[in-house]
Amino acid sequence: PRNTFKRALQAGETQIGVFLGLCDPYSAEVMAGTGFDWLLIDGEHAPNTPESVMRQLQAIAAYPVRPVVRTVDHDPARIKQYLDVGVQTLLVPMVESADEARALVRAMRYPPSGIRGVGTALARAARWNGVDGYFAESDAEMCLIVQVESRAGLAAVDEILAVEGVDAVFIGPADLAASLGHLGNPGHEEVKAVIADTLARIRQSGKAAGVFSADPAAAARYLDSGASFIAVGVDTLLLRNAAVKLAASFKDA
Ligand code: 3PY
Repeated sequence: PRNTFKRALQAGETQIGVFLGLCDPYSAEVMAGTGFDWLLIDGEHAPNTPESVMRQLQAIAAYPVRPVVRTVDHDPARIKQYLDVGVQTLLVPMVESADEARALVRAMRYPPSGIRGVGTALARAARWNGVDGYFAESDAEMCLIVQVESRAGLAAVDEILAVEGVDAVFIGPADLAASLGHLGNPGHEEVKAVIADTLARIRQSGKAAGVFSADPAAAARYLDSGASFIAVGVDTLLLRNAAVKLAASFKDA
């Protein structure tokens, strides 16, 4: 199957998304119908497994929304399990060098371009059933988004952008703030300025620039700076905030 998120990034189409941390197909399907362009199934800061990711992908498959899966680390074995259940777009945290980025590109591709293990997994057995040239097509549809979210990552951003197979760079404001000495304050002026500059630099390279911001004013600024894909909320917080507001509206009445 064609990876429409990869195509949208290549075309520079603005993609507004939300993070999913609830790890559940039922809530993922609810979010799939809300009008966002992409959903991040978070395997870094939420207790997802290859199985829970697979169930969420199945739940949202009928909706016109693009799934992205975030890994907890750079482990090729874990990446293989995600790809085998049909994940085509990965967001990988804390990438700090071109070597790390190249290793991730190789983890997502079959030999000779990479090291992905060959199996008769769901992705191959069902989604690509009967497709001649599965291996080449699968490789070509992979989309790798690496996260730059540290001083070291910032220093290496140009060499990371030059790696063939890196489709986009996504900035993680919370970790970046921590690395810059502003733990817990991604809205700090220094952090916001570094993010805006880095987004512009990524955009100039011809690759797609992405960022997370739950602050709508900052999100708008980041889109102006060159971000084309952005995540503007998290399901856990959306649920909590709406519930707190509703409860309070009766208690305060
Ligand atoms: C961060 O902010 O550090 C992220 O990884 C995205 O929320």
